[in-house]
Order: sequence, then structure tokens, then C-alpha cells
Amino acid sequence: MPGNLSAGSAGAARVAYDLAMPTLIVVDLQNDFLPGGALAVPHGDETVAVANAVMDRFTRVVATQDWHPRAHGSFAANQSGRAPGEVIELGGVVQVLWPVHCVQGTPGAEFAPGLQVERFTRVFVKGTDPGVDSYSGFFDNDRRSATGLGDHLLEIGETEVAVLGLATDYCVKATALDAHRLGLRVRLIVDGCRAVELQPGDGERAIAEMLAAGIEVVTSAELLAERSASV
Ligand code: VGL
Ligand code: ZN
Repeated sequence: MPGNLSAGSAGAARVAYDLAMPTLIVVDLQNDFLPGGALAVPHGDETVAVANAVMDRFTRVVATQDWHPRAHGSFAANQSGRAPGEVIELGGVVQVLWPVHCVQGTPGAEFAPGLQVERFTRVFVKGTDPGVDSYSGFFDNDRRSATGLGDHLLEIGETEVAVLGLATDYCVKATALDAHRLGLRVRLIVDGCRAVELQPGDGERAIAEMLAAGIEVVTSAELLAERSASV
């Protein structure tokens, strides 16, 4: 692990290495994904404190926001005779149907209470096209449109991101995998994520998939210890 190279070395060298300035990507920390919300992620609220705790360690904090029109095709209510959890095709890709959630301008789409949103330097909305869903914070599921997050990271010359938020098995996974595909170093802050788990084990399988792709999995405690030891 490169960070450890600095541990025993003196002064200037260790500062130079650790001046890497990663961006934190906070994924969909919104009311509808919290307990009591329309698409509640079990223990989703526990990620807020983790997000707040690690923000200081990042030069930039960007957020994604699930931001659907009420007529969105991923809502079971908009597909006659369908129930949440059923699978259809939408925009040419496999689509799980969800309860109505994160409708633009509604309280359910707002960021979680207590989340330090004033730290967000940019917010990228996704899922705005009624004809296709967007799990990734970078691209729609059909990969035809981009949210602007990838261009933003390219413009600022970012090479490294950390990801946390909701949900591990959907939007966090898709966002982390896309960031990795774009050539970024990606770390998943695992205690800052929770899974929907339509099937038990989906969260663990998502983490395994991210690891297999080359994403590093860390805890917030590890990240905080690493960074504070090196400046
Ligand atoms: C999400 C399902 C539908 C997520 C968003 O943020 O993981 N999951 N829309
Ligand atoms: Zn959604």
C-alpha cells in the first residue's frame, strides 16, 4: 500500500506523496432511501455520520442525487399491472421496478437531515430521463447520456476518488465501477454504505464485485488514520 511507504520516512518526502487530493463522491444520501422513506435502505441513516466524519479529509466533496420525474419508467406504479421488485426492460436494459421515490422537488428527494450539504462543491442529478434509469452517478443505465460528473473530474484533473452512500448494491456499486472504468483510483468507504438487499447477500456480493474489479475497500477509521498520520 503506497501510503505506508511514508510511514518511516522523514519530512518532505512523506508530505509530497500525501498531497494527493482525492474527491469524495457521496451517492444518493436522500430521505427516500432512509428508514421511513419510500425506498428505505435498512440502516441507511447510519451512513450520514460517516459521510460527515470523512468530508474534512477531502479537497472536494461532490454528491449525486436521484432525481426522477414523477412519470419515471422505473416506478412500478407507472407500469400497469406491475409491482415493486418485478423486473422489466426499460430503455433496452434490464430494470428492477421500484416504489415511487426521489421525485424531483419533493421532500423524499432532499438530502438526509444532518448531512453537511454545505460541503458539496457540486451536485450531479441522475435518473431524470423517464425512459431509462441511472444507477451510476456517471451514466444512464443505457450508457447513452452522462451526468457531467466524469467531465467534471477530468476538468479538475482528478485521479482518485472515494465513494460512499446508498445503496451498496445499486447506485454505489454502479458509481464506483464507472469511476474505476474511467481510470480513477477508487476506494469504497464500506461503513459509509448500506445495501437494499432485495436478495439477502446482495450487499456482500456487490462488495466482492467491486473488489474483483480493482476497487479498494476501506473503513472510514482506516482512511482517517491513514490521512492524519501522513500530514
Ligand atoms: C437507487 C434504486 C433506485 C440507489 C436509486 O440509489 O441505489 N436504487 N434508485
Ligand atoms: Zn431511483
